[in-house]
Amino acid sequence: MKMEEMLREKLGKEIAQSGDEEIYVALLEIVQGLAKEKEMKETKKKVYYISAEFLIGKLLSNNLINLGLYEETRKVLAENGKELSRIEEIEPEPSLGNGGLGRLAACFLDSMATLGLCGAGIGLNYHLGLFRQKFEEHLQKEEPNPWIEPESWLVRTDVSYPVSFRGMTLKSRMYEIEVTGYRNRTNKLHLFDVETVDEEIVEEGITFDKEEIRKNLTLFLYPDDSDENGRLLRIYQQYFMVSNAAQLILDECVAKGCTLYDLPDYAVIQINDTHPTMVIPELIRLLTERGLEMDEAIDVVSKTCAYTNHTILAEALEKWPVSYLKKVVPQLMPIIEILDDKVRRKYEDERVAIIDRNDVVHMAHIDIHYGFSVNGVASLHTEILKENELNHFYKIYPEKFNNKTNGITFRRWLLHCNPKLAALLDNVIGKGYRTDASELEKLLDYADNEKVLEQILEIKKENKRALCTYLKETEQIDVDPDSIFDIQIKRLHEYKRQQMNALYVIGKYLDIKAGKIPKTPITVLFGAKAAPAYVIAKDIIHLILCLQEIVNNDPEVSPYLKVVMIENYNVTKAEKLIPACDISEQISLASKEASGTGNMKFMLNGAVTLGTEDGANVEIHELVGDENIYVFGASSDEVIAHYENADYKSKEFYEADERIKAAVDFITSEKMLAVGQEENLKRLQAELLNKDWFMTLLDLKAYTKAKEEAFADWTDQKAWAKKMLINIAKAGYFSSDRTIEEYNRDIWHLEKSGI
Ligand code: 26Q
Repeated sequence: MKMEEMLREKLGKEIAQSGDEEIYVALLEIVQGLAKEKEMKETKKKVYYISAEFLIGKLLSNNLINLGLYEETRKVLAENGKELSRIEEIEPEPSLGNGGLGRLAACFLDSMATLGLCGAGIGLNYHLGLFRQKFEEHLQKEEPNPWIEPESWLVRTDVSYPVSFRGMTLKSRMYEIEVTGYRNRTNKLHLFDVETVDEEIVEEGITFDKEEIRKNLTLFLYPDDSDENGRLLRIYQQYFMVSNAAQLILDECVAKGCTLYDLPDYAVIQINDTHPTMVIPELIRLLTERGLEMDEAIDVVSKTCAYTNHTILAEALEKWPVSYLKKVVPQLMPIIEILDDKVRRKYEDERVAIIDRNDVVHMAHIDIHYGFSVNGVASLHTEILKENELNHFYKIYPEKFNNKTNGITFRRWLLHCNPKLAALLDNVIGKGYRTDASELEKLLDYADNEKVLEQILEIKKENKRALCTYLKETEQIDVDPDSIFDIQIKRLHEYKRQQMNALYVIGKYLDIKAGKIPKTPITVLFGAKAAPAYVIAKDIIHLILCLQEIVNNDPEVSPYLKVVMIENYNVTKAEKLIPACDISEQISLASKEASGTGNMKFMLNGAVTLGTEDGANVEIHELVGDENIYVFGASSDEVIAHYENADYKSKEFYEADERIKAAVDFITSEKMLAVGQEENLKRLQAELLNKDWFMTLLDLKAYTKAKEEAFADWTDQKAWAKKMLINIAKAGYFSSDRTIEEYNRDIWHLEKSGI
């Protein structure tokens, strides 16, 4: 049936006579029905991707694109005086993730379905999700982020499992969201919940009684864990997620004829960072309950589970005191003790133990010993894991270690967010790149084609204008579309060094005040949430918001420099920012960013990277060559050496360079104190001068030089367009279809079952 008829039938009246809300609900139901028709017969073996986060973004347009209905729908609506883009706005963005790891999981689900791989995501149905960010008095404030509506993509199922904790058993409820593949099968995202959750217990902001587990279990993603009750709640959440996952997986496999001894022939479990690690002891527990010997159960589970590491930051590697686990999941402790005992019998090295001398359980160590694969998410990251962070494990299990460089789905990050660029590509190189991203390289034949280059520039300009309109409407900020759009959007973390960008802005502001006017106006855009208990990260947001106020309201400066900090940065906002970007800021301290995936999205949309040799930037650099990227700063080897020798002293850089000194001093200048909070600004300045753990001042000079060079090059728009084209053409490698093909080839080994 045609979309027009389906819509009329569903609405029970003419499209033109229907409101946007009604049309949204009708489309939602139509798309759900069509997606359901594409659920395929399951293959014998299935991949289960367990993750604390799924940052899936809005689904209406994505699903319409994947089902091949977007254009038709847009046209039908337009003929009836309706705008699909307005209707898209009605949909709330699911708040089930926080950053790269969650967005990666979403891209992977899209690619699995697109490639015809039978797979499912398993996670939690957080009612209030990750907090919604508000700016008040130049400070981040957190609010609940309710996103579940009566009419939504989320479907309640009959599936329910008992999950036991010390002294209490909760009954779960499984919800699911259909995951459409691009012109292929539909898979599912399973989200577990407890029906006793009560949103009413939330008080001021995002505070609530952390001990009321029945009422709070699936309220928030990453609830504050700065006190013991918060940390216990995290364990409750994690165990609830994996116990449901384990029960679902065993049920599904048994239904297909699995004997439990042959579980690895039916299931492969990808453990997304350490948050789902307890699935290992939980599965062992369930298998022994169902009759396997302990050693048999351990063997079966070890052949079923694979672990992905997303970070080398020590503080993000989860460790739980035995006492905490005993308080929440005492049934797992005997199993974890056996797992530890086996390791200790084999290996003397204390560093590979599961339970350390202080009675703390190292979750990643469980994954590495009792999983069959350990992967990093970019070449450099995997090398660092092998040679440094996890070297003692690599020596034991060299065969387990492998790299899977991250990727992004081109359906969302090109077809959906940049339809004009997609249309140009369709015209110039044909549509083949949509299913085989390596075909983007065909664009290289047009690297000197003036017409194509002009079109690329024109599309960028149009996207910049659209962003300006959006910023005016939503943030009441005037931005000049002819200025250079320099964008840094990602979680706020010291290692990502938003503070370095802010120090650059201060330098530029001081230059302009001193009469040194930039050739081209510059707009520096930021978007970032800071973890609620991460004090310095929040101070950096405060610094940026104060700079925004000072810079934008100074008539001498604002014609040449603007600062925009986007409130409540999320997937929907990323979709508007990325296509409009000229310069993509990827300036993490080398060795600290595992991969980055924003860097790939920007590149695909014709932005040029300004970055350090870190994460996947290294691979971007190799692909595009020196001419088409701006790299600067200390190498990962140098950084690692600084840490080893403990010889980095930020004050030396402050004292040795007038510009650096002036920028750091400005943080607590009279001008700043007039708009900002003394406590926050002083604390941040002291951090930079006395600690600067992520070596901002080490790279500030090289960063400034590289950035100035990029800005100067941008003014030659013809030469710049060629850089843009080469970045787009070389982005094919970063399709998550390629990444998922590699996971399947090396780790999962599933047969395909597309349509
Ligand atoms: C751990 C312990 C206690 C509290 C919180 C956490 C925690 C929460 C979230 C640890 C890690 C995360 C999220 C990590 C993350 O998003 N990592 C990013 O993963 C991307 C996908 O692989 C990479 O591209 C990024 O480089 C990496 O930072």
